[in-house]
Amino acid sequence: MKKYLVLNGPNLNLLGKREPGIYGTDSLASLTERVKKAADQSRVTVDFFQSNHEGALIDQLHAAEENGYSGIILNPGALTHYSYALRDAISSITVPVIEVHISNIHAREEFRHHSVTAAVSRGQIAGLGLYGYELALKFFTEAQKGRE
Ligand code: CA2
Repeated sequence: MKKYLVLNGPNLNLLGKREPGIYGTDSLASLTERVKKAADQSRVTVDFFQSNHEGALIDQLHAAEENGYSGIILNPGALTHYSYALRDAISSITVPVIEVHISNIHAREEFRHHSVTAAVSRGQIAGLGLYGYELALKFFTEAQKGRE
C-alpha cells in the first residue's frame, strides 16, 4: 500500500485555536481525520508530522525515501517565504513534494506572495482551506496509480 506524509510547519498546531477568519475553525486533529478518511477511500496510508522547528522538518524530508513515502504534502508555514534550508532539503530528495497553503498567500501581505520552496516542489495549492490537503493526496494517488 502506498504511503504518504503530511508535514506541517511552524504554528500550524494552532489551527482552529486562533485567527479563524484566515485559517478556519478546524483543528489540526480534524485535518488529520479528514485526510485519513480520504486516504482510506483511496486505499493508501498517510502519516502526519507537525513541528515548529525547521530542522525537524528537514530531518523528515531527508528520511522520506528510507521511510517509504511516495509523496509529501507540505505546508511549511512561514518558512515558505524565507527558508533556503528547507528549499535545499526538498530539492535534495527524489520523493515529490506538493506545497499546500490553507490561505491564499497571494492575496495577503506582500511578504507572503513569494515562496522559496514552490519552485522545487511538484506544485502548489493555496487558498482552498483544508481541502487543499485532500486535493494534493488525490493528485498523488491518481498520478501514481499502478506505479510501484
Ligand atoms: O496559509 C497557510 O497555510 C500558511 O502556510 C500558514 C502560515 C503562514 O505563515 C503562511 O504565510 C501561510 C502560518 C501558520 C500559522 O497558523 C496559524 C493557525 C491558526 C492560528 C494562528 C496561526
